[in-house]
Amino acid sequence: MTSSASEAQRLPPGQKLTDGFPALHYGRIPTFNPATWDFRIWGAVEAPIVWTWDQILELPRVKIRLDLHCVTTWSKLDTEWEGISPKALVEQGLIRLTPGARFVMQHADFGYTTNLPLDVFLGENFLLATHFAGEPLTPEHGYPLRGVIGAIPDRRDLKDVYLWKGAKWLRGLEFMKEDRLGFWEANGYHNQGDVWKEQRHSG
Ligand SMILES: Nc1nc2c(c(=O)[nH]1)N[C@H]1C(S)=C(S)[C@@H](COP(=O)(O)O)O[C@H]1N2
Ligand SMILES: [Mo]
Repeated sequence: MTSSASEAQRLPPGQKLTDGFPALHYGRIPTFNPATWDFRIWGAVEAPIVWTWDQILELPRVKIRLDLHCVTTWSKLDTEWEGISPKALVEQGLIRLTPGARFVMQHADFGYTTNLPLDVFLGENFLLATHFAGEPLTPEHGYPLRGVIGAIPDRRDLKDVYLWKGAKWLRGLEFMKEDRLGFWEANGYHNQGDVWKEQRHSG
Protein backbone atom coordinates (compact mmCIF):
# COMPACT_ATOMS: atom_id res chain seq x y z
CA MET A 1 0.00 0.00 0.00
CA THR A 2 1.48 3.36 -0.93
CA SER A 3 0.38 6.81 0.08
CA SER A 4 0.82 10.15 -1.61
CA ALA A 5 0.88 11.92 1.76
CA SER A 6 4.45 12.54 3.00
CA GLU A 7 5.45 11.58 6.53
CA ALA A 8 5.41 15.27 7.50
CA GLN A 9 1.83 15.62 6.26
CA ARG A 10 0.87 12.52 8.21
CA LEU A 11 2.15 13.92 11.51
CA PRO A 12 -0.54 15.88 13.40
CA PRO A 13 0.43 19.07 15.28
CA GLY A 14 2.51 18.52 18.40
CA GLN A 15 3.35 14.87 17.56
CA LYS A 16 6.80 13.22 17.18
CA LEU A 17 7.63 10.02 15.29
CA THR A 18 8.72 6.93 17.20
CA ASP A 19 10.01 3.62 15.86
CA GLY A 20 9.22 1.80 19.07
CA PHE A 21 5.80 0.85 20.33
CA PRO A 22 5.35 2.21 23.87
CA ALA A 23 2.82 0.37 26.03
CA LEU A 24 0.69 2.72 28.09
CA HIS A 25 -2.13 1.84 30.43
CA TYR A 26 -3.59 2.44 33.82
CA GLY A 27 -3.43 -0.53 36.16
CA ARG A 28 -2.58 -4.19 35.67
CA ILE A 29 -2.44 -6.49 32.64
CA PRO A 30 -5.18 -9.16 32.86
CA THR A 31 -4.57 -12.84 32.19
CA PHE A 32 -6.60 -14.49 29.44
CA ASN A 33 -8.52 -17.72 29.99
CA PRO A 34 -10.30 -18.72 26.74
CA ALA A 35 -12.62 -21.05 28.68
CA THR A 36 -14.15 -18.25 30.76
CA TRP A 37 -13.52 -15.16 28.59
CA ASP A 38 -16.61 -13.71 26.97
CA PHE A 39 -17.50 -10.68 24.89
CA ARG A 40 -20.76 -8.87 25.54
CA ILE A 41 -22.74 -6.46 23.37
CA TRP A 42 -25.68 -4.62 24.92
CA GLY A 43 -27.64 -1.40 25.08
CA ALA A 44 -29.20 0.03 21.91
CA VAL A 45 -29.21 -3.33 20.08
CA GLU A 46 -32.14 -5.49 19.02
CA ALA A 47 -30.91 -8.32 21.25
CA PRO A 48 -27.91 -8.51 23.59
CA ILE A 49 -25.05 -10.76 22.44
CA VAL A 50 -22.54 -12.89 24.34
CA TRP A 51 -19.73 -14.33 22.20
CA THR A 52 -17.17 -16.87 23.38
CA TRP A 53 -13.55 -16.63 22.23
CA ASP A 54 -14.21 -19.41 19.68
CA GLN A 55 -17.15 -17.45 18.29
CA ILE A 56 -15.01 -14.31 18.01
CA LEU A 57 -12.56 -16.31 15.88
CA GLU A 58 -15.39 -17.23 13.46
CA LEU A 59 -16.25 -13.60 12.68
CA PRO A 60 -15.22 -12.03 9.33
CA ARG A 61 -11.66 -10.67 9.45
CA VAL A 62 -9.88 -7.75 7.80
CA LYS A 63 -6.38 -6.24 7.78
CA ILE A 64 -5.80 -2.50 7.93
CA ARG A 65 -2.80 -0.17 8.14
CA LEU A 66 -2.99 2.74 10.58
CA ASP A 67 -0.93 5.73 11.70
CA LEU A 68 -1.21 5.72 15.49
CA HIS A 69 -1.25 8.97 17.43
CA CYS A 70 -0.90 8.92 21.21
CA VAL A 71 -1.99 11.93 23.24
CA THR A 72 1.39 11.80 25.04
CA THR A 73 2.81 13.02 21.65
CA TRP A 74 4.32 9.90 20.08
CA SER A 75 3.11 8.76 16.68
CA LYS A 76 3.85 5.51 14.90
CA LEU A 77 3.18 5.27 11.17
CA ASP A 78 2.21 2.27 9.03
CA THR A 79 1.17 -0.13 11.79
CA GLU A 80 -0.47 -3.32 10.56
CA TRP A 81 -3.52 -4.72 12.31
CA GLU A 82 -5.78 -7.70 11.77
CA GLY A 83 -9.12 -8.31 13.39
CA ILE A 84 -12.80 -7.64 13.17
CA SER A 85 -14.39 -4.56 11.63
CA PRO A 86 -17.45 -3.26 13.52
CA LYS A 87 -18.61 -1.70 10.25
CA ALA A 88 -18.66 -5.16 8.65
CA LEU A 89 -20.44 -6.69 11.66
CA VAL A 90 -23.22 -4.11 11.38
CA GLU A 91 -23.43 -4.32 7.58
CA GLN A 92 -23.66 -8.12 7.74
CA GLY A 93 -26.33 -8.04 10.45
CA LEU A 94 -24.10 -9.73 13.04
CA ILE A 95 -24.75 -6.73 15.29
CA ARG A 96 -28.23 -5.23 14.91
CA LEU A 97 -28.47 -1.70 16.26
CA THR A 98 -31.69 0.00 17.18
CA PRO A 99 -32.38 3.29 15.38
CA GLY A 100 -31.54 5.38 18.45
CA ALA A 101 -27.94 4.09 18.73
CA ARG A 102 -25.58 7.07 18.38
CA PHE A 103 -22.61 6.35 20.67
CA VAL A 104 -20.64 3.33 21.86
CA MET A 105 -18.74 2.61 25.05
CA GLN A 106 -15.88 0.12 24.93
CA HIS A 107 -15.64 -1.83 28.21
CA ALA A 108 -12.35 -3.52 29.12
CA ASP A 109 -11.10 -5.76 31.91
CA PHE A 110 -10.64 -3.96 35.25
CA GLY A 111 -13.18 -1.30 34.27
CA TYR A 112 -11.34 0.78 31.67
CA THR A 113 -13.87 2.44 29.36
CA THR A 114 -13.73 4.82 26.43
CA ASN A 115 -16.56 6.38 24.43
CA LEU A 116 -16.91 7.21 20.73
CA PRO A 117 -19.64 8.53 18.47
CA LEU A 118 -21.13 5.66 16.44
CA ASP A 119 -19.96 7.08 13.09
CA VAL A 120 -16.33 7.12 14.31
CA PHE A 121 -16.60 3.61 15.75
CA LEU A 122 -18.04 2.38 12.42
CA GLY A 123 -15.24 3.99 10.40
CA GLU A 124 -12.73 1.87 8.46
CA ASN A 125 -9.99 3.18 10.77
CA PHE A 126 -11.39 1.41 13.85
CA LEU A 127 -10.75 -2.28 14.44
CA LEU A 128 -11.42 -4.89 17.08
CA ALA A 129 -7.89 -6.20 16.73
CA THR A 130 -6.48 -9.62 17.54
CA HIS A 131 -3.15 -9.27 15.68
CA PHE A 132 -0.45 -6.61 15.33
CA ALA A 133 2.27 -6.89 12.65
CA GLY A 134 1.16 -10.41 11.77
CA GLU A 135 1.38 -11.78 15.32
CA PRO A 136 -1.23 -12.16 18.07
CA LEU A 137 -1.31 -9.10 20.31
CA THR A 138 1.21 -9.17 23.14
CA PRO A 139 -0.24 -9.02 26.66
CA GLU A 140 0.85 -5.39 27.21
CA HIS A 141 -0.79 -4.29 23.95
CA GLY A 142 -4.16 -5.83 24.75
CA TYR A 143 -4.14 -9.61 24.16
CA PRO A 144 -6.43 -11.19 23.19
CA LEU A 145 -8.64 -8.38 21.81
CA ARG A 146 -8.43 -4.61 21.72
CA GLY A 147 -10.02 -1.64 20.08
CA VAL A 148 -7.56 0.31 17.95
CA ILE A 149 -8.10 3.55 16.07
CA GLY A 150 -5.69 5.54 13.93
CA ALA A 151 -5.41 7.47 10.72
CA ILE A 152 -5.48 5.97 7.23
CA PRO A 153 -3.40 8.31 5.02
CA ASP A 154 -5.48 10.01 2.33
CA ARG A 155 -8.73 9.13 4.12
CA ARG A 156 -9.42 12.54 5.58
CA ASP A 157 -13.13 11.72 5.38
CA LEU A 158 -12.57 9.54 8.48
CA LYS A 159 -12.26 10.96 11.99
CA ASP A 160 -8.76 10.48 13.42
CA VAL A 161 -8.63 10.35 17.21
CA TYR A 162 -5.92 9.64 19.80
CA LEU A 163 -5.05 6.07 20.68
CA TRP A 164 -6.60 6.13 24.16
CA LYS A 165 -9.94 5.69 22.35
CA GLY A 166 -9.07 2.06 21.66
CA ALA A 167 -9.52 -0.13 24.74
CA LYS A 168 -7.00 -2.91 25.31
CA TRP A 169 -8.29 -6.20 26.84
CA LEU A 170 -11.70 -5.36 25.41
CA ARG A 171 -14.61 -7.34 26.86
CA GLY A 172 -17.71 -5.57 25.67
CA LEU A 173 -19.49 -2.91 23.67
CA GLU A 174 -22.37 -0.85 24.98
CA PHE A 175 -24.34 0.97 22.32
CA MET A 176 -25.89 4.17 23.68
CA LYS A 177 -28.52 6.70 22.69
CA GLU A 178 -26.82 9.45 24.70
CA ASP A 179 -23.11 10.08 25.13
CA ARG A 180 -21.32 9.17 28.36
CA LEU A 181 -17.70 9.85 29.29
CA GLY A 182 -15.18 7.01 29.45
CA PHE A 183 -12.30 6.70 31.92
CA TRP A 184 -9.88 9.30 30.54
CA GLU A 185 -12.65 11.46 29.14
CA ALA A 186 -13.94 11.83 32.71
CA ASN A 187 -10.39 12.53 33.95
CA GLY A 188 -9.46 15.55 31.85
CA TYR A 189 -8.97 14.20 28.34
CA HIS A 190 -11.02 15.73 25.54
CA ASN A 191 -14.29 14.00 24.70
CA GLN A 192 -13.70 14.05 20.92
CA GLY A 193 -9.89 13.72 20.82
CA ASP A 194 -9.41 14.81 17.18
CA VAL A 195 -5.65 14.56 16.45
CA TRP A 196 -5.69 17.25 13.73
CA LYS A 197 -7.42 19.76 16.03
CA GLU A 198 -5.08 18.76 18.90
CA GLN A 199 -8.03 18.01 21.17
CA ARG A 200 -5.91 16.52 23.98
CA HIS A 201 -7.52 17.94 27.11
CA SER A 202 -10.94 19.24 27.96
CA GLY A 203 -11.79 22.59 29.47
N1 LIG B 1 -7.90 -1.41 28.98
C1 LIG B 1 -7.16 -0.31 28.75
N2 LIG B 1 -7.04 0.11 27.50
C2 LIG B 1 -6.29 1.21 27.23
C3 LIG B 1 -5.67 1.94 28.27
C4 LIG B 1 -5.84 1.46 29.60
O1 LIG B 1 -5.34 2.04 30.58
N3 LIG B 1 -6.58 0.32 29.80
N4 LIG B 1 -4.95 3.05 27.98
C5 LIG B 1 -5.21 3.73 26.71
C6 LIG B 1 -4.19 4.68 26.40
S1 LIG B 1 -4.18 6.08 27.34
C7 LIG B 1 -3.34 4.51 25.35
S2 LIG B 1 -2.27 5.74 24.90
C8 LIG B 1 -3.31 3.26 24.56
C9 LIG B 1 -1.91 2.71 24.46
O2 LIG B 1 -1.89 1.56 23.66
P1 LIG B 1 -0.53 0.75 23.56
O3 LIG B 1 -0.13 0.41 24.98
O4 LIG B 1 -0.81 -0.44 22.73
O5 LIG B 1 0.48 1.68 22.94
O6 LIG B 1 -4.14 2.27 25.15
C10 LIG B 1 -5.39 2.75 25.56
N5 LIG B 1 -6.21 1.63 25.95
MO1 LIG C 1 -2.53 7.48 26.55
